[in-house]
Amino acid sequence: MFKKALAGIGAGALLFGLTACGGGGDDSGDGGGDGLVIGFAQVGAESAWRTANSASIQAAAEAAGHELKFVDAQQEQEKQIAAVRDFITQQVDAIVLAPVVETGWTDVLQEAADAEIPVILADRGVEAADEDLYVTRLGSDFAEEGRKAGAWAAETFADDADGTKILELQGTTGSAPANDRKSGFFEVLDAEGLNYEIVDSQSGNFTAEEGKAVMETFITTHGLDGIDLLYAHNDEMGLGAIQAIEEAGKVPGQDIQIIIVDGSKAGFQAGVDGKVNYIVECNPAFGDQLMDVVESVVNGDEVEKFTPVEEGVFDATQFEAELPNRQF
Ligand code: GYE
Repeated sequence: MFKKALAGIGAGALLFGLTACGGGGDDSGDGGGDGLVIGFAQVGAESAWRTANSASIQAAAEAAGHELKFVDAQQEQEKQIAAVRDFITQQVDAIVLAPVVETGWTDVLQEAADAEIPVILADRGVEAADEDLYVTRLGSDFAEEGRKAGAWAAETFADDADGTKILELQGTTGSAPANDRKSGFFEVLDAEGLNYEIVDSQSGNFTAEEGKAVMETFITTHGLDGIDLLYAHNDEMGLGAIQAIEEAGKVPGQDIQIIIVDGSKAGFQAGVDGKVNYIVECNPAFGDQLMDVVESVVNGDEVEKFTPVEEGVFDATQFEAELPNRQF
């Protein structure tokens, strides 16, 4: 087992540095060795992004010689809370949590803190009030992703004199990426002074199925004539919406321009096919980086409160060249 007794006086260590005799440690019955026992409460398997993220973290844990107790919470917060409680009972060395929504974590995070088990957030964040109850977050800057999407929209529609009509497919209600991709996007449209109207904005829960269903409702309610732009908070919802648009006899990417976030192979293929106009990348492959962070935290090293993952943007001139590089 990792030598927690060597814990320093870093930020994480202030909260969790006294865990030398607590936690999973050598009494966890996992056969010893240098590997850590890490509990990981994952959101679910709702998207290609998520599947790639799970695979990256599982492969990285294995390569680092750590035991990963993996729970797929099927996009349900109660299941994630139950998983975290289970990890506490099992006295794991560290808990990795990808919180499905931002609120409602105070009690269970406090329980982990009381048990002196460090919690590392992967991917999504929690509300600011709970900031002291986790050590660090590794993941994307979702507001920045939204701002990147907004910058492209503001530029593309700058000369749209009669106002840009926008449909928005939001991610899971209350999730950090849905909240921040929305706020970042409209922050830039407002800052750039774009004349726009949000014709409708609903959650498609980050899935293709729900994205398609919501788009069908949008089409029934508003039609598509005069709608300029669809902003989908992830690839799956965008791809589902494209189907609905085609079934309504319209041409996605032309009759209505489309922005998606993630950048999966399927998303880029839709770009190559002319059905998507702009892709904001969200990078799920941070497993190795996460293992480094977990080891540092358990070791008591000082870690940043937030480590952003590097990400780019792609327009129509770049889709074809980038498609072969996509990993998920
Ligand atoms: O964009 C989406 C997934 O939290 C960044 O969750 C993640 C998001 C990702 O369902 O496809």
